[in-house]
Amino acid sequence: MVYRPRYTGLIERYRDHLPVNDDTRLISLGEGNTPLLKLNNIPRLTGKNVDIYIKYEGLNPTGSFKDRGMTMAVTKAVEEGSKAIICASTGNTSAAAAAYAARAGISAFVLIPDGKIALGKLAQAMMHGATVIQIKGNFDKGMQLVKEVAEHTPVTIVNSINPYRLQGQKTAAFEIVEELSCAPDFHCLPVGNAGNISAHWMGYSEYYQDGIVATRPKMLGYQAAGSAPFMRGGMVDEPETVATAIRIGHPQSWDKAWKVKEESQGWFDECTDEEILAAQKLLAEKEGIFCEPASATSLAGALRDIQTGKIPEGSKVVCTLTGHGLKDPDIAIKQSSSPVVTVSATLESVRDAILDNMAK
Ligand code: AN7
Repeated sequence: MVYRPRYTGLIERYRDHLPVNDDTRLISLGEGNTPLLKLNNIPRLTGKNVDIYIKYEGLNPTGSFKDRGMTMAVTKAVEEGSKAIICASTGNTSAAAAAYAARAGISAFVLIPDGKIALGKLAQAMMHGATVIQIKGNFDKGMQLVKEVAEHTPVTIVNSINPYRLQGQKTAAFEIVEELSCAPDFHCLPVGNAGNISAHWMGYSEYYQDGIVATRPKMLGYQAAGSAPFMRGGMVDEPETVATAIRIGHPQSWDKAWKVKEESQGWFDECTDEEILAAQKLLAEKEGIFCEPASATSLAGALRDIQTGKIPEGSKVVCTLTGHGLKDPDIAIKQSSSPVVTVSATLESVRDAILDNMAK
């Protein structure tokens, strides 16, 4: 019998790099430690010699990278005596907040844009017992309301303006460096509030300053074209995109993200909804990896920059897939081209259905 210590989450693993004490009660669901998958088929399609790795953050406990930040934010909220947490959310933050609040035995209040969050995420918030407050307004309005209400109510904000969130999320960079034994040349992320790109840069920079790694990647932040304040150079009041997770026009980490771009010598760019959905489908059909639309923005942008040579051949590229495809079943079913054939329950019809589709 070979004994391997039970994995108990990222705070335990990266204790030395996180603001916790020996007696802090950790609120964890075993988040982190997600796969770094090397793409096999898609790089071949590009005709370019690049190594593309996928950091599959959809395999966190609630299906998105938000769990990395939420384990820290809720751990600290509980340590500080808070009995309730609150967030505005395009969906994933609310799912994570609801789950970690349940784990901690405290209350969660989540403000979501009416009718604009993916079904899986709504199901999660409801199932974990959060109070779901749908507002007739978008994420940005919800964020503003959360900041205001928290001044008058005993609730802890767990959006990424809570500094513990980014502390937890920086651990994804640690994992990548450890698995590659170096930093990648480029790290591509979808950008909404720009918390995650800022957190990754913090993680890479800590390992760089500690001498664990000799280089840091260029950070590439991709936005949906209809919700791209970093491309417009200012806030966007009516953001629109099929990628509802990043339907954000007033990013909360605006200054941080510009600094990341400068320091890392990276860039921002935008992808159309068509490009985003095409990348989502490509990953699912050619690699067996299912992510939600917003997540595919990282690969959509990377593939374009590989094609044009902005990302040169010979590069090591990491794309973060921030959320699982099952979060948004409606979009998946709508854009899938796989045949669903209905036949009578006989051997003959089933055999015909197989033979008809065999060549496709
Ligand atoms: C799948 O849940 O803002 O740039 O309220 O769910 O750190 O904001 C979600 C953001 C990318 C953008 N991919 O990350 C929320 C929320 C997915 C996301 C982002 C989000 P940030």
